[in-house]
Amino acid sequence: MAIEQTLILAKPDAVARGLVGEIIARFERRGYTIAALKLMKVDGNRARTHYAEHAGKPFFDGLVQYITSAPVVAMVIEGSDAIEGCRATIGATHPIKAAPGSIRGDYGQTIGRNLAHGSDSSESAQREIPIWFAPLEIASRPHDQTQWLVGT
Ligand code: IDP
Ligand code: MG
Repeated sequence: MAIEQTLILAKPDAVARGLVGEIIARFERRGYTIAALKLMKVDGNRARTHYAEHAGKPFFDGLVQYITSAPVVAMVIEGSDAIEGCRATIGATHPIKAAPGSIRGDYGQTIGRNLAHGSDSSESAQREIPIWFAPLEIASRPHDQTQWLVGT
């Protein structure tokens, strides 16, 4: 078990459909905390840097077009094994394969409009978070499990 930070995006379809609160609530209800959060437009440079691993694939240009087409909500979510846990909360890449109860399984139809992004590994999280947030925009909080038991 390790306290991790992961980069989460509520993609343009999620923002346009008014599902940002629903998505954030799912992470919070699992016990993860918000370490950073902002609504923002995405330019082509940031989009191509973020999705660099997919450069050259048939869907790359469409993916960049989509992510730059309308605002996203970017966040850093923090908690115990948060990278894998948030990926599970988001669900499989194709919404058809995503389990009911996951974000994509509950709200998505197509792979091209699958609502949310989550870093897929520790290396990805460390690469992605600085693409979206400056250090001073990130406010880590204690994750002592007893905070919910003893109060302050
Ligand atoms: P992930 O978001 O579950 O990590 P990746 O394989 O990293 O999935 O792909 C990044 C994003 O690119 C996906 O979330 C999806 O929006 C888009 N994408 C991936 N594969 C395809 C495809 O075959 N067609 C269209 N879009 C795709
Ligand atoms: Mg990915």
